[in-house]
Amino acid sequence: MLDATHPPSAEITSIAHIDEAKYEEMYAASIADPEAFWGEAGKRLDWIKPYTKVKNTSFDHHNVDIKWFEDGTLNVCANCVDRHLETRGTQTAIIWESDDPNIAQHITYNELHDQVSKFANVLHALGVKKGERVVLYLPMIPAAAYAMLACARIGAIHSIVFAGFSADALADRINGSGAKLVVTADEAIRGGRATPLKKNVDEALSKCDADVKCLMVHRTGGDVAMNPERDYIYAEEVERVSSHCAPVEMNAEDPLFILYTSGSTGKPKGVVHTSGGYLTYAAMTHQYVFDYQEGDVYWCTADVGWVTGHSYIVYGPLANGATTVMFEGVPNYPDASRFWQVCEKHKVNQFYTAPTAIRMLMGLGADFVESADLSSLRVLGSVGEPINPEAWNWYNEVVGKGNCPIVDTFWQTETGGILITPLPGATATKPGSATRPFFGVQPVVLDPHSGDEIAQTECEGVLAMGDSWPGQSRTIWGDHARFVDTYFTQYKGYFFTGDGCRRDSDGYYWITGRVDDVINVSGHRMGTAEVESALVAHKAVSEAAVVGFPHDLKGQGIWCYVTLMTGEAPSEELRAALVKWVRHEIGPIAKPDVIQFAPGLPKTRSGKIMRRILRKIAEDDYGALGDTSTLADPSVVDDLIANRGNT
Ligand code: 6R9
Repeated sequence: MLDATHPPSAEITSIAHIDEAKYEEMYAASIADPEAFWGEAGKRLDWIKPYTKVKNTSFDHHNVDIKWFEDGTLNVCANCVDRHLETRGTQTAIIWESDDPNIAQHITYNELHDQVSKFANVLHALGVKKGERVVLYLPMIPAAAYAMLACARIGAIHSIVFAGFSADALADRINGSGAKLVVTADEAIRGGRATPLKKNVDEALSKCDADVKCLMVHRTGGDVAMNPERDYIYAEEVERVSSHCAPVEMNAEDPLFILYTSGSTGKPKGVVHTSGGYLTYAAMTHQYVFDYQEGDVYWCTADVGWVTGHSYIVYGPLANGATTVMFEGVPNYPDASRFWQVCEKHKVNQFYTAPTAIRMLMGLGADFVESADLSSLRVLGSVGEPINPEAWNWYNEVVGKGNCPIVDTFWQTETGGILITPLPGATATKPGSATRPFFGVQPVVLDPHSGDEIAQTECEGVLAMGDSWPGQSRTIWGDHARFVDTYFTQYKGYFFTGDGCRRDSDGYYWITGRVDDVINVSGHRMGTAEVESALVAHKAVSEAAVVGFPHDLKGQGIWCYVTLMTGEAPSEELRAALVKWVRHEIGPIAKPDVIQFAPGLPKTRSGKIMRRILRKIAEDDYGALGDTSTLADPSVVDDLIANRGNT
């Protein structure tokens, strides 16, 4: 049965922090009196000056203003590192598993403190000051965590750019954040293949202000060009600094990081997270959602370039004094047993990955999983996109042997931490449902047309949040109006997630996917407008429309309808050139799956492209095209259908 309910086992309930009754009690308390609930929860952090105010938030679109613990001061790095030294200085903080299966490194909290302090001093020596932005463009190596924590230590704001992004995407983010320093590595190495990060930085910096510096750490030792006016080598700079660096006192509402993410327009948004509320929320969700217990080894396979890596590789686990695994490689290198070999090798207790990886590994068969001893596993997590019940069941049976609760965690870059999720000892799971809200989270289902909140339990609509939680993003960097406009204007008084959802008769939430022009490719968010603007920047292209379509492995694939300039003719060479072009403009994750040459695009008389129709054609669902009578030229649809096969 695909949709059977899986209650928590007696075994897990006996170990777990909380059971169902306790969840109900704590959830009810968190909603009845958020001040009291979060006032208590905030005490899990060490404050320099304790807060006296807890919650001060408004979702009113005239005045969106979100503050938590606003008069408290703290240092995030001190909370993730220094405060653990006395009790767990010699405990492993980070297990780094290299791309090469023969290399791993255990970094204790003492070592982490030493490395982060030195890194912070190097940043300082390069002139980085409190409140300034630092762009990190790094592989999944310990230096990525050091650099993040070093920024937090001196009050600088990091903005990580995923190392799979192109030089152009990097330049946009450097310029957008106004950073004066980029930290990178010579090369990244994944699946045995090198990516020239420093070279990409060089290309990006040619499009940035002349005073932007580059700090490079060594990863491969590969040959790179150095510009003595601008480039610094970490190994040299660190020789000049001491290993003592006092953490700077920060206000709870001082920004901790900016993370650019795709929206429904072409320009990525710099989502801003602040310090006290974010860390409280990341730490608390990490503890309860994964049922993290003292001594556990926890592994999230994400990249620090995504929000999942921020909250659930670095900040949440380290604030909890956990042992967190950081993995440089890919699931299928040297072969498809890699994840499971790493679980066995490091005796991983909690494993957190994305449905796209599960589907890919499922397709390769159970033998790879069965080659490893997975008896240490206790909780399995999923994030990034809806998980289909087949993949859920495979994860449960083949990986978890039916003994590990699956936590399907729904959240977003903007939410800072997990919003809707089962808790291991407390929630009966249903394959494909993210189940119930975390403490303090108030999901509401809105009628997409009227915007009214739907009162009955069983319903379908768009997902919004009725009130704030401490991990919520506070603004978009440099553009508060866009923040208000994107999340608080269409449905007044709510935070709008951009996702559709269904609520079943048990009050469980089933996320059905984005309702805006954001697609989800292998768990990575991609604005269709970004791909379109890359395409139209090519000299042969006059117009482009991009939609998502169902893809067995990636969840959604990228389908591009392209109209060529007069004089240009469709050809296989041009098709390949356009695919390469988009890859180069944005990065490999934006690689189009299908390019369909289209003499015309379906438009309304006012010139709006009707994406609904393009989506249906890409989905091979012509019967459901709906009303095409408002099209300026309905015949273009016939052409698109006739030529769909030639792609
Ligand atoms: C954490 C992260 C956010 C979008 C979100 C939704 C989708 C994430 C999901 C899920 C169904 C889940 N999403 N988790 N959909 N079930 N458990 O992924 O952040 O990269 O910002 O993406 O991902 O569509 O709106 P982000």
